[in-house]
Amino acid sequence: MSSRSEILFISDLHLSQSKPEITQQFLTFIKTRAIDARVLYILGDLFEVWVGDDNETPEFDALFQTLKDYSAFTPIYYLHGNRDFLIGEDLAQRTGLTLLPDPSVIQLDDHKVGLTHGDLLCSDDKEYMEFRKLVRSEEWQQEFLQKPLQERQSIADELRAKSLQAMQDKSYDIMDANQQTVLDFFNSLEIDTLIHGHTHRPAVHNIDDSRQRIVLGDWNPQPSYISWNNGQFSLIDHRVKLTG
Ligand code: LP5
Ligand code: MN
Repeated sequence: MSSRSEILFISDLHLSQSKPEITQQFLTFIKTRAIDARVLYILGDLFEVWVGDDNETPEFDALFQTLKDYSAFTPIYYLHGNRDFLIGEDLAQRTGLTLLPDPSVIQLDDHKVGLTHGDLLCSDDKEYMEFRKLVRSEEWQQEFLQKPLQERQSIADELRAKSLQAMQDKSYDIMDANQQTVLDFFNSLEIDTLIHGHTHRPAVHNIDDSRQRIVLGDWNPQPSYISWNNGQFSLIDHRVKLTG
C-alpha cells in the first residue's frame, strides 16, 4: 500500500515511437502506482534519444499532459541521461519537470542520498568520457541545437550506430561502474546511499554495513523502480526483488 510518504525513483525508460507499449506502461505507472507518491525522481534516459525540445513528438502528447497534471500535486525531479541530456527548460515547463544537476544530494529523514544517472561512474570507459565532455559543453550544445531538426536526427542516428559498434569492442567490466569512482562519490558527497541507472544492471550493492549503492533497471519490458517508504528502500524489478 502506498501513501503520501512514499518517494519513487525511476530511470532508463528509453521511450520511443517504436515502442508505444513502454509509453503506455509509464502512463499506467503514473496513474496507478505513483498516484499517491510524495515525490517522483527520474534519473535520466526517459527517452531513447532527445535531439531538442523543438522536436515534434505527437506520440508523447498524452504522456506530457499526464505528467503536467500529475506534477500539480506531486513534484517530478529530472536528472539528465546520456540519451536525453538535451532536454531543456521548454520541455521541463511543458511536462512539469524540475531539472536537477548530476549528481544531486537529497535528504530522506536522517539519510543522505546521492542521485546520478550513472554514466559518470563508468570512468573506465575513456572513449565515452571524452565524448561526454564534448557533448555536455555549452558551446557544442548551442551549435548542435542550431542545426535543422532533420540533420540533428540523422547525426543522432549515426551516433547510435557508432555507439553500438564501439560497445562491441568494450568489455562488460569497462561499461560498469568503477569501484573507486563509486567510493569517491560516497566520500565527496558524504552520502549513505547512491541511486543510479544507466548500466541496466539492477542490484543492491553493499558498500559496507551502513552504505549501499542501488542500481535501477531499464523498463524493457517491465517497470523498474525504487521506493523509499517507512525509512526503507525497496528495489522493484522483475529481474531482482530485494529490500535494502
Ligand atoms: O546509451 P548506451 O548504453 O547505449 O551507450 C552509452 C554510450 N553511448 C552514448 C551514445 C548514445 O547511445 C547515442 C544517443 C545519444 C543521442 C543524444 C542526442 C543527440 C546528440 C548527438 C550527438 C552527436 O552515450 C557508450 C557507452 C555506454 O553507454 C556504456 O556506458 O560505452 O559510449 C559510446 O559508445 C561512445 C563511444 O565510445 C565513442 C563514440 C565516438 C563517436 C564520436 C563521433 C561523434 C559524432 C558526432 C557527429 C557530429
Ligand atoms: Mn544511460
